[in-house]
Amino acid sequence: MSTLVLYHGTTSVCSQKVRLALEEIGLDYDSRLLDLQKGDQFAPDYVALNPEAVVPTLVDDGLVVVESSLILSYLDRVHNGGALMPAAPDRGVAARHWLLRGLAIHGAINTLSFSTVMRDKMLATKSQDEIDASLARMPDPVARAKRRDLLDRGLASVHVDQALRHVGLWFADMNAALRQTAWISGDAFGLSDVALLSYLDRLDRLGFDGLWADRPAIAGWLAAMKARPSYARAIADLIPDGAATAMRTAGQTHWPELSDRWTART
Ligand SMILES: N[C@@H](CCC(=O)N[C@@H](CS)C(=O)NCC(=O)O)C(=O)O
Repeated sequence: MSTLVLYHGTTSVCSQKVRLALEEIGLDYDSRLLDLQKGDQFAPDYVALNPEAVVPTLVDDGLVVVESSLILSYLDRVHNGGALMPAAPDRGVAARHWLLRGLAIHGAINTLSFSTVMRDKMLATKSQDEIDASLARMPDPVARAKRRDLLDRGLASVHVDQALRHVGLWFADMNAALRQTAWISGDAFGLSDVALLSYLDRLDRLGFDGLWADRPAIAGWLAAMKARPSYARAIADLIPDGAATAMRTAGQTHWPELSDRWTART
């Protein structure tokens, strides 16, 4: 039996990111799937491992590791001899910077999901009391206030302005890097590529690919990443066809408004 235990969610972007790393490195793990819609993340046993009540959490022979980018670094360093990190100092700094930027990029993807498709779904399937109860369980008051604002205001939320700013910076830097080298941190595939795929894939699945229509290097990278066997095993094969179609159809209804916000961003 593997020493690695992964607590994760099927369609959660940061869980996809860790599963991708496990596939790329070729590591077996014991899977503990949480149903985030049902609120499994708030179970006291799980909160004892991850006090923010979020996935993913990795447990390796008793060592608890939270934060998806930290999990990626840990897996590569401890179980892969650091093979997915560039050795050159400048490339290494760039790769580590991308891992840190994962926090802001995750926040942006969370915003763009919850201000559109997730908002539609929650408002259509939950009563106001149920929504209030689920927000009340979120331990971080700022995350809770953000979720409330996204549900109240949709794409008009100030969090959308912040998200589009981060996405703009991300795409400009990623496109510039990919015009120099085949992969984000150099000529070799690496941890930066693993760290960013699930976020771009989510935007793609929401039908928001117009965000990088003028950046062909990003589209080329996405196609190359999807062609790797890890993509099917960690992401695509786990999403039911009906759910994928529903997400794209629902997301596209928001594209005209989002496109206007994107064009008008400062
Ligand atoms: N910075 C954290 C973010 C973790 C996070 O927010 N996970 C989401 C899924 S991608 C979650 O568990 N959400 C639970 C909820 O919304 O209640 C990481 O990268 O691990």
